[in-house]
Amino acid sequence: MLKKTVLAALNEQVNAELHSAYVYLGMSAWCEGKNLPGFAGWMRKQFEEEQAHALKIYDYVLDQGGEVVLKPIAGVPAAYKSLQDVWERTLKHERQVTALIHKLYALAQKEQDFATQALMQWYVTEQVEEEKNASDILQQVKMVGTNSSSIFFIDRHVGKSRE
Ligand code: OFO
Repeated sequence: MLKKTVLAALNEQVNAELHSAYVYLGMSAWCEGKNLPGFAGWMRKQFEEEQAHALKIYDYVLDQGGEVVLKPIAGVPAAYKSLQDVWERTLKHERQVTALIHKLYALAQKEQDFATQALMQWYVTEQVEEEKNASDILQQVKMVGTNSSSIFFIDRHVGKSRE
């Protein structure tokens, strides 16, 4: 059985993961509008992945006999200054999510909730990959700058990396 504090934090994390999905969907729409189908596709795949992250916790809460409480999902920007802005925000966002995961893990440790710690271990590892992906693509985007033929190339490359 989940302690109240852990249950509340898990429900918050379901919301945070769904918000992440929303963040990526908004970015996908912006990229599509800028004729960047590769980046749009990457973001859309990430939208799906974030929903899977939310559902993994959702299923865990139900398996533990807890109550799932779905709160409103915060809105996301519709416009960005540039492709670099998109990826800077992505990296910042993933770092914030990592901080939330670490906080949840620490809470589970404090409450001696070993099952939630085991679940959160998966997210700790996943966040290393999430930050690395965002950071790698941000570096590439910075490298090409505003050169349109390079942006065309990197768009196709990023899109293919996730087909
Ligand atoms: Fe759920 O990993 Fe990104 O936010």
